[in-house]
Amino acid sequence: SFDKVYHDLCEEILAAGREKDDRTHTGTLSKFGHQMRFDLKEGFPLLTTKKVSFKLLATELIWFIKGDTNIRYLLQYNNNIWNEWAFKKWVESADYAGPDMTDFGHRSLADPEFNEQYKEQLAKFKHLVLTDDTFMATYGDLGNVYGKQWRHFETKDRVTDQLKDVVENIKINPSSRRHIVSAWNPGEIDTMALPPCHTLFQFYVQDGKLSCQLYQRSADVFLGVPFNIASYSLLTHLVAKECGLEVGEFIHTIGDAHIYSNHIDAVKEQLTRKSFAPPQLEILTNKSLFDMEYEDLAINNYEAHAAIKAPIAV
Ligand code: UFP
Repeated sequence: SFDKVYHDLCEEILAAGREKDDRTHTGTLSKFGHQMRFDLKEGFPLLTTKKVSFKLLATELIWFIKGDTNIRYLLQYNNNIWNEWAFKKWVESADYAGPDMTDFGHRSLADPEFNEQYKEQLAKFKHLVLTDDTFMATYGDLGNVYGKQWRHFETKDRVTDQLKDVVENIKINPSSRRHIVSAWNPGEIDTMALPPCHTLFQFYVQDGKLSCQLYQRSADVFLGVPFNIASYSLLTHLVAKECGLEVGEFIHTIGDAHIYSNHIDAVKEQLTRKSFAPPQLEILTNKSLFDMEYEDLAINNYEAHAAIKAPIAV
């Protein structure tokens, strides 16, 4: 099952992962180089041994596809996954007049009094991004993130719409071995808060079926990977429909696959759980990929165990 493919990765890291320091100094068990395959005709790979929020990953993916880099769209869907990156820019700017927010990520976890101040400022920030167009344009925008690279990749004297080009090329020349979208723009890496984890993906057409392989340079196996699997599987479905193809496989290739030291108990708990049958994705529209909205998608028959909370490494 889909869960088993994921559980095998977890078990392998628990059994044979090497201790490795990392940017966040949380400590990890890590394996370099791993590949998982998901046959998308068997269902949609949302894990069932832990509930994964389809709404969060689907609204984020549609935001990428639109080439949008402003968090207002996400906030309209109550999706808060990119807030901290935008918030940081505001509290470090001359326009910010509230209490000092230096190192808010660590301090909000360690200091309950500070956490109250932080939540208050973050709520104010979200309200401004949602209601004030000028503020939104300045502080809601994240700049060089996925949406920018997929749709407006800048090189010396031109801007490339990689996603549009790849879709056109799949239609015209399905057997091509060049159906690639890269989020890794070496000239812009040092301007990014978080260099892209999903570095590059490639499509492949065989027997009228579209497959997709992702190269992910770095993977938080407990918190990130369940989300990443579902997100790229959804992308594969949407591109296949746009190109009049059936879905084939999603192949997930990972560079540094790691379990953070403070996630180990949560992973072990998840591994004790029994799987349910996977859910199905339903696309409720014939709109183009580029006009798709979250409301056009549905996940049917999703039965899953409860979510498991664990701290995110910052
Ligand atoms: N990470 C994921 N998936 C994502 C994402 C981040 O696993 O989609 F955006 C994790 C991987 C790593 C951290 O633990 O975030 C990024 O840190 P670094 O840049 O040091 O690899």
